[in-house]
Amino acid sequence: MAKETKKTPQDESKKQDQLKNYQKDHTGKPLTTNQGMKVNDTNNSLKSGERGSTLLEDFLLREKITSFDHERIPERIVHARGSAAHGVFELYEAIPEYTKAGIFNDTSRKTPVFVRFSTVAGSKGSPDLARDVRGFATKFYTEEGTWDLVGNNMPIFFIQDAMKFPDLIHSVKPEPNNEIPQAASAHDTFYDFVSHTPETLHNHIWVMSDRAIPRSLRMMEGFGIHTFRMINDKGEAHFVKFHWKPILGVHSVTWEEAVKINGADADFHRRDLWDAIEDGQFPEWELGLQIVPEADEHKFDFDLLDPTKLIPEEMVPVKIVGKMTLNKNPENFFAETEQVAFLPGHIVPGLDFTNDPLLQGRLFSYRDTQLSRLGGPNFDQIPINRPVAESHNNQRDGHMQTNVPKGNTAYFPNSMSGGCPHLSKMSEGAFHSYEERIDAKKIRGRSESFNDHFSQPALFYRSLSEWEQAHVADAYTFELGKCNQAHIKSRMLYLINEIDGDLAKKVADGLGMEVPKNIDQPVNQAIGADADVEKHQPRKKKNYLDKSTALSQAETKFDSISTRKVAVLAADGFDHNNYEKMRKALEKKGAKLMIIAPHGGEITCNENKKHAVDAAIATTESVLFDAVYIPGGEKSVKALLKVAKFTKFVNEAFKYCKAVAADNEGEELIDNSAVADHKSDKAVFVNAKPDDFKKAIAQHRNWERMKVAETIAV
Ligand code: HDD
Repeated sequence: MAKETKKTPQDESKKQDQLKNYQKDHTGKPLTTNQGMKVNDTNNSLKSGERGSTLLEDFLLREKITSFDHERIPERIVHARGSAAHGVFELYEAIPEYTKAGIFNDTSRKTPVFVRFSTVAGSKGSPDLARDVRGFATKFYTEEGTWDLVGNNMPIFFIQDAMKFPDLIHSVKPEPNNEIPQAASAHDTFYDFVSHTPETLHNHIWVMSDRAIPRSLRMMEGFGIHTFRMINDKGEAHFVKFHWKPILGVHSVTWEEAVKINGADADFHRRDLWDAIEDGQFPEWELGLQIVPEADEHKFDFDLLDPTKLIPEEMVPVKIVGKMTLNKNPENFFAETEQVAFLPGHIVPGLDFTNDPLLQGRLFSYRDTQLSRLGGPNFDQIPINRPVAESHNNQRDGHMQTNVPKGNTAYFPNSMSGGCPHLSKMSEGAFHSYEERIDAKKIRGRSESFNDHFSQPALFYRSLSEWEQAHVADAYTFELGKCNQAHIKSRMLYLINEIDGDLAKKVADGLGMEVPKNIDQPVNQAIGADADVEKHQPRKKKNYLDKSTALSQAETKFDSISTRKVAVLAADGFDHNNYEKMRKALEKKGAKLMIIAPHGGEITCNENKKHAVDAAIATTESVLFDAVYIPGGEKSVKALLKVAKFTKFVNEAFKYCKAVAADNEGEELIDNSAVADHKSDKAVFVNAKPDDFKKAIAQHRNWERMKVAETIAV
């Protein structure tokens, strides 16, 4: 029996009410054809005799198989792999001085949202922990129409002009002759492109950082990337950049873990998001704005229209204006997560675009792609895509029209329908494009103000902590180590050297190569054949800010263990007292303890109570947890020592710098592991207070352990 549907607070939104009209509940219902005719056999086709051939007449067979044959639609050309959830956006304070958009003026509103997170390069079935940018697309169902903020978890993009997007994507996707590698940038064609397109270097160094391998979708930032406009009711404009700041802070796994997680649980991020919402631990982000007066457009060392540049928060602080909470999983993956269509062109009065050439191209691409992906122009009638604001216009017909428009007019102006649907004045809430003054020659080219490709990658690298920098060097070494073409690696080393000499040296050492002193200049092939190549050479890096703390994960929040997963290694006879003390202390703060035992089912503690096993050791891996705890109990620990994977479990937790704790006899497992020589480590605890363990888990990792960890084989 399906669960009884109760109306919970997260079901109460205009969007949820609307979606309910389209939901189908099969509970207690007879199986029918699409036409509603009852069926008495869905297991056997119609045959000419018991052992005879199947008849063409079998309309039941044909309906069932035809539907099955067409279950798949083309996957997204980028961002194919994704997971989504419903939620709500609430405004903290009205900002009428910047925008007239209702969503930014009415603090009593709970605007329904649907958010889809994604990786970029891999196919729909690719593993979650690929080293990649993460998509962060938010659909706000506002009362004035739908607004889509289609961003990423990095504040900049690879290229400056939409014209280059197919080249970028073709270079990173599996190579066209053999369709290798899947969901990976570590191959020649990508680096061939990057090494010839220095504008990619800023986004690329972010991809080499830990930002590209998040611990959870709930622990990453989001960015609208482009500079947009906000328009107030006087028609005045401000530039704005959008930021999502996760309440849980920004945390990542290490590359080695990512590789293992992909094998142990390819759905790691998808499952984590789903489970958190099912457990009522709703993911939250605050929305921040960087606002720049129009008058300050040219006051920066970079161009605000260049999507490969961020505005350091030290230069323009992020003003927090509201909070988004994801509180409901989709009812159906295909109907909602797969069929949702985000369009950067979906904006509402009070917001507008700028001339960022990447944004301008996106305004075309996203509507266009839905035509083949969702089959025609009526994709906005699919329930997940329907606005909650009423829509009326004279667009008609086409594949899968599901509305039944009444009347005999489908044109404007008309008198036969009383002029309806009628136009609205701006004072009645109509959209009006910002009247930007334009006086220019029509050219195919790029502004010289877009030519600085090294200053911001260098700022990013300088802003990272030592452990983050080490991860970046390792990532470049791994990625280039997977390339076969020496000239491509050499060009990359030359360009990395322009960002940071020390970084280039480390990567070159790892590759067993020299940093080249000269290569043919990094000719910017982003410009056309007739352009003045000299004029478009990338500039040497500038230093307009030494460090930006917001760029480093070492500066994020470390105050919560909420939703952290702690593996409890235990077998029959484990110490109930130890376990309960730890469980209560950690669960009170939102962590999830999971018992990992030699077998599934149940185990019995030293007080003869039965405890459900969350996973048998054979079915799980250390990399799927944030910390490890071993309670005492002589019999239990003896059993754990007999299975080598428990010792490996501890070794791996230690290697990946996680907190490890043991009580009483549990120490014997530590003594049997690589941790034995490191009991004084600040995140290793023997018979310590649960509170100390808790603080270490909140720290995410003890990165000071990295050098020691390198020596541990697992
Ligand atoms: Fe894009 C999907 C983000 C540049 C063309 N993009 C897509 C999605 C995200 C982004 C999050 C997935 C949406 C979903 O979950 O359905 N894309 C970005 C960002 C960009 C960007 C942050 C730069 C700032 N994209 C970009 C360019 C083009 C596209 C320059 C083409 C000229 N993107 C697409 C697309 C997709 C898409 C092919 C695939 C599926 C879809 O649109 O609906 O049209």
